[in-house]
Amino acid sequence: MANIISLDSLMAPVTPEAMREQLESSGCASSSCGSSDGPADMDPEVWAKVKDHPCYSEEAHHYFARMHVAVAPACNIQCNYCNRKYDCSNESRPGVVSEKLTPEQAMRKVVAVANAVPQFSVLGIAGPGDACYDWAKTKATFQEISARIPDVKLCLSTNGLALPDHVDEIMDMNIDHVTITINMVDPQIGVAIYPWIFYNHRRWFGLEASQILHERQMLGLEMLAERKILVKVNSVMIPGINDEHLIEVNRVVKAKGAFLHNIMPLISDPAHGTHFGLTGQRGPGAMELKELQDKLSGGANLMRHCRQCRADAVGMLGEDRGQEFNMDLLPEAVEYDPSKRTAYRAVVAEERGEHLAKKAEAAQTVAVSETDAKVLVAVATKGGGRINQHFGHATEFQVYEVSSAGISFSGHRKVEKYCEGGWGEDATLDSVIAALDGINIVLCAKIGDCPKDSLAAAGIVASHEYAYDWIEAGIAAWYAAAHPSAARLTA
Ligand code: CLF
Ligand code: SF4
Repeated sequence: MANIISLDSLMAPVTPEAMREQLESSGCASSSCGSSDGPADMDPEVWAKVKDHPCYSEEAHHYFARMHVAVAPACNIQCNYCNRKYDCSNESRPGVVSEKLTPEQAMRKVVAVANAVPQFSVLGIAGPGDACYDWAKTKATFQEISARIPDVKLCLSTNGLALPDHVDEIMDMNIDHVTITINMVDPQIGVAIYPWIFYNHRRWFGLEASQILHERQMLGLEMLAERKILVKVNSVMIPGINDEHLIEVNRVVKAKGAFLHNIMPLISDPAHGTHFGLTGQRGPGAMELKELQDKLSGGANLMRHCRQCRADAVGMLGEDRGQEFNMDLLPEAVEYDPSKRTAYRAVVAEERGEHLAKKAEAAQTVAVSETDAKVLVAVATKGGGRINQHFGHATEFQVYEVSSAGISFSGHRKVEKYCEGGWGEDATLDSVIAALDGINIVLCAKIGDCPKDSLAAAGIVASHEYAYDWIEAGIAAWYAAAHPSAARLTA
């Protein structure tokens, strides 16, 4: 019954202490764009737009949550990785949307989430179809919600075909963040991804369809960039079709003013009923994705912390609390109460300062190491920038790359939870170890001898020595201990 929201819980009084507790338990006790830039590296106007956006700032994703409302089911194109019964693969992992909403229902749900989830900062419309094609519903939803909760950031995601028709309204509605899914800048490559589009009252197929889609995507991107609206480009990496080509996509979208580029691995499974799933097109492995991302350093800033959310996701990026807020669990009418969000923001502002200082110290520690070693560290965290989760409770690990050049966020690995009811299953542990392919070190809040030994047998060192430390501080301390020259020089 814990999932049912009561009016009592919605109206519970909050204090900064209670918020700090919530921050710590969610993992958040304490910037970067999707890249790892912080306030010191960025135009203040841009920083103000991204600092609380969990997708546009890697640092913000430790503290802030997004919510999607599934108000836009209609779509005007067909992607070979999408089945209409499933979430839009532009922005979500394939899984059915549990309920589509009218703008009025969306309003009720957003108020309930804003009252109950202090981390909530961004409202996104990411389908389950296309937010620009289903424009009337997208517009009505954004207008009503921004009138009621003016400090919530509005964010939309689109395939780009209908985007140029709505750029002026997007500007007028103060939508600062738009994602366009761009999988190619060469229409020949698009032929293998898009069988058809619907444009100007008719269907187009093959190369003509791809050509139109490409032109509209480029036009939409340019129009948004001219108006200083931040554009994130999502690309689905499809091995053998557009993987190498994404280097060119990255170059072109950077030149046209995209703020971020997010490369997402194709999720392909015959059970999803997609063309790619049924024809056996595989998705890339974690290390293939990383290799491609590494080739792109120097191009458009990369987002590496995307979780491929559902079109009705609620919560921090690594979690989905959507089921807690299904319409039949919500009160008929509830007043917006900003107290939890306000108190939470005050605590985050304090914690962020400390986190940034610790990050800077950690960078100095690794910089003096006399080694070329590049190490991939997987961290079990509930958020908040701390190593604060038991190994067996993790459903994902955040991956950092550390070398004397610094500590940078590299991605995440989803895993099955190893420990259920106090016991670990060997088969689950095998799948966790497989998901940690290429990882050298695991840092967590607690790990038992048995999984630790199995990880060691697979060549992965695991440690809970840095439990509850800031992630970067723990990584730097481990790196210095493993490379004594660094410890000596910083002593
Ligand atoms: Fe949603 Fe997308 Fe806005 Fe974020 S998600 S509409 S930009 S608020 Fe974020 Fe989710 Fe990745 Fe999308 S982690 S799938 S990038
Ligand atoms: Fe599916 Fe989204 Fe592509 Fe439309 S744009 S076909 S909803 S993945």
